Amino acid sequence: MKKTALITGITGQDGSYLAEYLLELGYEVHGLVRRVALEQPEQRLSRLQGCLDRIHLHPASLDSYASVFHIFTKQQFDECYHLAAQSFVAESFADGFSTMATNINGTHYVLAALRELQPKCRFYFAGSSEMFGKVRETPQRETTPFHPRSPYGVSKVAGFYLALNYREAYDIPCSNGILFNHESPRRGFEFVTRKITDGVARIKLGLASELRLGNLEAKRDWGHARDYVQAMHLMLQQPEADDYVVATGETHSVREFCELAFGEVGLDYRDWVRKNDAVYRPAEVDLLIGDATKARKILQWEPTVNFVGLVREMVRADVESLTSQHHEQPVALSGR
Ligand code: G4F
Repeated sequence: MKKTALITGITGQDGSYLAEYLLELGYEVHGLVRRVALEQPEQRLSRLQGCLDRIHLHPASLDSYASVFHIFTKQQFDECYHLAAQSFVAESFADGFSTMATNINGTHYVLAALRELQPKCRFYFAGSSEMFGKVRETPQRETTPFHPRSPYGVSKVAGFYLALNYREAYDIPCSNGILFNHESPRRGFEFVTRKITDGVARIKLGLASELRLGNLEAKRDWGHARDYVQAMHLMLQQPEADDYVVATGETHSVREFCELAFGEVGLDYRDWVRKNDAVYRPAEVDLLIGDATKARKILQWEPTVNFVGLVREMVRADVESLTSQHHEQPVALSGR
C-alpha cells in the first residue's frame, strides 16, 4: 500500500530533499505551504522544481490552528514530518516573540490536530543541536542535558518536550530528531556555510571584493542535508517512537570552513574575509559535536558526505550557478 506523508516546511532545504526521497520510495507526498508561496512559485518553490508536478501542496498558516486542523480533515496521513520553523538563530535574537510563536505554537497546533483527527499518524519533530547550547558534555548525545543559548534554542527545547509529552500522555507516535547542522547547495544564504560558499564564488568571479563574517572560532558538526532527511524517515519506520541524535561526529570551525572553501578556488581566505562585529550573537554556541551511535545502531544510519566533500560540493554549485548567470565561459577552479 502506498504510504502518504505530510511535510510542513516542504519548500525549505530539508523539506525539498525529503520530498524527493519519499517520492523515490513510492510515497504520496503532501506539503503544507504558506499561501504566498503558491502566489510566488518562482521565488518560493524553487527548491521543489524537480518534483513540483508530483506533490500536493496545501495552503495553511502555522499561526492558525484552524488552517492546520483543516488539512487533517481533508486527507489521511501515515507520517507527518514537522520541519517548518523560523530556523535562523540570529533572527531569533532580533524577534524572539515571532520565533516562539511559530516554533512552539505551530508545533502545538500540528500535534493537537493529530491528536484530534489522526492519532495513529507517525510524527517527526525537527529538534536541533542548538538545544545543547552551552554544552554540558562533549560529544553530545540523547542523554546530554539541554542548555539553549538563543530564543530559537529555547523554542526547539519546548517543541521537543511537546512532542515527548504527546507521546507519553496521548500515545501519539512522536519521534524527535536532534539534528546537528546540515547543509547543501540548497541552504539559505543567511546561514554561514552558504554565505561563505556564495561569497567565495562571487569573489572568484569578480562580483565581490570581500566577505564580512562574525565569529570564526565557533565549531560545528556539519553534515549533508540529503543524508539527514534519510535519518528522519528511518526514525518513523521504527516500531517505537524515540529520540535520536543525527551527526557526523566531526567538528570544524567557521575559520576551517573558510580556509577550505576559499582553497577550493585557489584563494587564501585571509586576503578576503573581514570582521563584522554586527553579526556576533549576544550568546554564542561555541562547540557542537554529536555522537550518533544510537542512530547508527538502531536506524542503521550512516552519513555519506564528509566535511571536505560538503564544502567542495557547495563551492562548486555556487561557482557554477553564478557563472551561468554572469559569464559565458566556465571558470577554472584550483585544479583539484
Ligand atoms: O550557520 P549558522 O547561522 O547556524 P547555527 O546558528 O549553528 O544554526 C543552524 O544549525 C542548527 C543546528 O545546530 C539549526 F537548528 C539551526 O536552525 C540552523 O540551521 O551559524 C553557525 C556559526 C555560528 O556560531 C555563528 O555565530 O557561524 C557563526 N557565524 C560567523 N559569522 C556566522 C557568521 N553565522 C551567520 N549566519 N552569518 C555570519 O556572518
